[in-house]
Amino acid sequence: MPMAKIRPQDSATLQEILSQPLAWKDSLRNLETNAALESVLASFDLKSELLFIGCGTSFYLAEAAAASWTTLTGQTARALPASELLLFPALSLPHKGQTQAVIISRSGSTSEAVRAAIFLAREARIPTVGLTCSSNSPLASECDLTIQLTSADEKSTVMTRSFTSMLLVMQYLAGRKAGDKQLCDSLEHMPNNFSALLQVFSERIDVFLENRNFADYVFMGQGPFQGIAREASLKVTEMSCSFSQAYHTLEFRHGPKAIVSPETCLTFFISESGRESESEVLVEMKDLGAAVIAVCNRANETIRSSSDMVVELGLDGTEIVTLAPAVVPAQLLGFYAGIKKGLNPDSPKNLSRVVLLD
Ligand code: F1P
Repeated sequence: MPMAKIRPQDSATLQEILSQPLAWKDSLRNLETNAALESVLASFDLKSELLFIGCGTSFYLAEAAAASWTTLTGQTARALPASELLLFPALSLPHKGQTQAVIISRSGSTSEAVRAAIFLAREARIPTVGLTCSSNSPLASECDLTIQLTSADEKSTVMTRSFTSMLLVMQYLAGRKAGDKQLCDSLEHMPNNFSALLQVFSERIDVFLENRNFADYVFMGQGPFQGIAREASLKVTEMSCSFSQAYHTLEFRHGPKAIVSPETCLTFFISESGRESESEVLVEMKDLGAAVIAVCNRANETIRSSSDMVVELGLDGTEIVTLAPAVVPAQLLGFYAGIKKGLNPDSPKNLSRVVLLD
């Protein structure tokens, strides 16, 4: 095994991954005391279509936030990368009805995100809310309202706690908008429950990779877990420079399974509502010889007997509450895979913290 360029315990990225329960508590507490909270809640009109916009990790966050918003409020919500809106505005905004937009950007400076905010506000005349982890950002200057989660920001390039904290805040807003007190309580209680598991997950995933060399990775999820699968895939690519893909779970049978081998690591995000069908795919791929990781809230005998590792969250509340915690094992997988390859996830190859265009 090549010498790692950094000891895990010295890594800012690992510390940020392990700090997530605290970041989640701080973010939800800061939201509750945020003077803009009531104005932001009032600005959302459940009769409009809600468009979530972002780039990279923030686009996958937009996907998970849109799925959460529709599930919790019944309002139509969808996600787009900022580039789609900028290059194909007519295709991106086909509705003649009322539309509102949430533009997500950790830095608040990503050129495409800021340009999308300007286009929506000045040309499309669509009300905008900015969601960022930075203060006094260009994004905030262009949006009607902005939610700032500075305590969730990272020093690292790779987004981890900023992704999960901004997702939790959007889910909490959806819960408040829907008057779902039970959901909001579950989100507030989840960080303490998850905190007890995080260190164990970290150690187990480190050991899991010790005597395994994966050539490639696949992450699978349906419904609200599809955005989580895509973010998980990006984490492994960013931190370990590995080839990684994401699919809707049942789609994997329709051709992509051709790549399955013992050097392929398949991670299944098992949902409550799709568990039976998703588990059938898991069993089939294990029989084809893949290495299988199952991330689920509660496992059953089928999942346990056909997985090389089961990450069981065991959280209370509805399925939506498990979305943010579910991505953490994949963050850890990407981190330790990078360390094992002698890379430094704190300085990911080819990446910058913000993509600024001329
Ligand atoms: C978006 C982003 C990140 C990526 C890298 C470059 O940043 O694409 O997803 O990991 O850091 O920037 P932001 O718009 O959320 O600041």
